Amino acid sequence: MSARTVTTTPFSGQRPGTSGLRKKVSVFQQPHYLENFVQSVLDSVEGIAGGTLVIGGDGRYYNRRAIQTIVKMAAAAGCARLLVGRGGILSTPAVSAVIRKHKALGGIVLSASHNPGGPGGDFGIKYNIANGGPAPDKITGAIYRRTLEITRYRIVDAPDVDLESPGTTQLNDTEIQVIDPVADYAGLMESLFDFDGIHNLFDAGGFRMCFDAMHAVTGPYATEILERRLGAPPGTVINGTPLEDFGGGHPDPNLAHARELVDTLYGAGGPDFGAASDGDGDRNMILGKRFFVTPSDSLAVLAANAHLVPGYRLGLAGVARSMPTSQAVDRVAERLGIECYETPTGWKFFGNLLDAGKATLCGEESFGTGSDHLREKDGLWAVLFWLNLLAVRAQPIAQLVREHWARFGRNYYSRHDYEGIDLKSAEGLMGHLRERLPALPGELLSAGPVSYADDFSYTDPVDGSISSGQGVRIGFADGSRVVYRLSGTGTEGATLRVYLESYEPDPARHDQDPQQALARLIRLAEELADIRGRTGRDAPSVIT
Ligand code: VG1
Ligand code: CO
Repeated sequence: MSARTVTTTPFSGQRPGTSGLRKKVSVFQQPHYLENFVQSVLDSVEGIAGGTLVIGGDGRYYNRRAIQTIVKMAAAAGCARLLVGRGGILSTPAVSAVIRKHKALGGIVLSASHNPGGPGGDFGIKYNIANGGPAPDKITGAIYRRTLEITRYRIVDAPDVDLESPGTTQLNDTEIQVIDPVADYAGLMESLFDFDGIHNLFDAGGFRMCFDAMHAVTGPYATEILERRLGAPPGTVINGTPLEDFGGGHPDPNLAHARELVDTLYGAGGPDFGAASDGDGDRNMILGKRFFVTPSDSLAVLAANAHLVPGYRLGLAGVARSMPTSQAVDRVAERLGIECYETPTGWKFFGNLLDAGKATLCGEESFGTGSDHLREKDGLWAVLFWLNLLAVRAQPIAQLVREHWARFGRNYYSRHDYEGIDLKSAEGLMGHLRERLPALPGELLSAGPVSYADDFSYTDPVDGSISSGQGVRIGFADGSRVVYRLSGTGTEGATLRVYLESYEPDPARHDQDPQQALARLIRLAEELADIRGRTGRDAPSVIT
């Protein structure tokens, strides 16, 4: 079948954000929109002709359509082999696992992660490189520049490829292999965790868990691993069938959007352990009976206990967290005598540290945790890590975390999001804050004297690349912080994120409500940025 050349003109705004290009489905449905971006990827990556690419997505609306287009374009570009998840399904961590295991050149991930799906929802596309991780800025920059000058794309004229049954088909010189989306990933999990120990935990009775797949991609993964391989009773996984619109929900595992799970864990007779994952399976939420583990605390607890888990029994080379993530893990690193790296928001910044063997565990406050087993954050991995810890320590989650606080102190932490605000006002607010930065250090504010105030800039310790303008941070003498940044994943207006953190060493004061413990800092954060005046909002839209 012949490859056809189609003439096209550039679209503005195809710049990848924190994690790929995310837009409304209707934007992606414009003629040539997807094709322009895909051709820009294929043109910007070396080795496409003759190379192997992994393709899959979170199953949201437009996934199937987009994959057919991408397969035919990859064939026109001369790819030797495509590994495609059956039904077009691959979670983000599974793409990373498959790229690494099969030594592929890279992968194309179709997802808008935690953003809602369906015809009125969001769609997204992202390129991952040979290490299995999101393309770094150097590559996404080149892709973006290409989108601005594109004049043609190439696509093979062929009927749709059957992606529903495993097996191999040929499209011109390209071999298309439809793979089981779960197998490689599940095998990797078995190599890291004590599956027998976790199986015993379920067999012994008395321990119950509930995993909410939120009608997103992790359903098949969680059912296979938790219920089939680890012996959790059927029904442990809820909302386990992936739906194109995630059942109308917001596949974002947090206290606001995973309401059903939260109510189950906080209700009478609830299970011992609750967990959820997001649209594409890279985020996780961890709950105990009437107890929420913040992602920042989760990272710190995993780091402090990693030696109890087979895959990490030799200890950690180092840890890394994104700048707005709480400093709880820093204290663990200090105690362990290992390095703790602070990176900008977005998993792509962890790739070099992981490749260089400088960090073993990484995490973000936004419900993302992962390790050097992959180059993406990994929702189910975090859940299995917790299950393994529970099997070893045989304690309720709340007790385990309280003991952690007693040893290391507690970092009270919260994020306040102001979603869908006017872009100009949001930029004005950030600009105004930046102007005030030089005068702030030494000033006495209601949270005490300011010890530093800057716009975070990161120099990658491996390749020396510099990423500046990564978020305004204001730190106080007692270790409290306020961080402001604008989201790079939204598709409507702007989202202002305000991150708040304070440190409490005294165990007698570890049982406060974080919103109360942080009340003074919250007020100060609002005043400093004049959030009300500049956005017209009295309160955040989401508090996590
Ligand atoms: C958000 C989170 C960030 C995360 C990113 C992708 O980005 O804050 O920590 O890496 O989403 O996660 P932003 O720019 O909106 O703050 V996922 O699960 O959406 O791929
Ligand atoms: Co995600």
